[in-house]
Amino acid sequence: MVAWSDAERSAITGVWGKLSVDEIGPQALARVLIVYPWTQRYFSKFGDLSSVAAISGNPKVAAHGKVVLNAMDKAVKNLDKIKATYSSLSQLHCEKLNVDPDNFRLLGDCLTIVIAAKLGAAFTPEVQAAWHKFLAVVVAALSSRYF
Ligand code: HEG
Repeated sequence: MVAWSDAERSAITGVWGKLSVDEIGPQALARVLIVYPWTQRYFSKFGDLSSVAAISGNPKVAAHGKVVLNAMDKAVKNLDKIKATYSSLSQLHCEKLNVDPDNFRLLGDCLTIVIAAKLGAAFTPEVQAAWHKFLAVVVAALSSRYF
């Protein structure tokens, strides 16, 4: 069970409230596929991922980026039960999708960079600290059914 201070709760919901899932999701997933190209192996049915331009303009990447960030919205809205919220999603990634859980952290890192670029000075060290803790809990929850 994770304990959140009031300041952490408001930092996390504050970050989230400044973002558009439809804008940030596609950017974050595209960044994962560009920066860590081996992650493309999971998305072979998404079509052309052969260049930065192809990835950035790929509608399936954009659509899936939105799916991922919409799932993260559930964690923001359920800060006190993130593990339970992601239980079946963790099982799906483990047993059906066979996604190496190391990749959850890579996605979190890319998401943080996209958010920092978007928020600029508003992404203070205190806000980053709360956001980082949130992502660590999300990654742990998504990894919780891997055993
Ligand atoms: Mg995953 C499907 C959420 C990271 C690869 N991902 C999904 C789905 C959700 C989701 C909600 C749809 C599940 C369904 O169809 O019922 N993914 C999700 C989150 C995060 C994440 C919240 C991390 C924060 N996913 C992730 C990473 C990879 C990956 C890092 C691979 C590098 N996801 C993946 C694949 C699918 C999903 C291959 C199936 C896509 C499809 O078939 O359309």
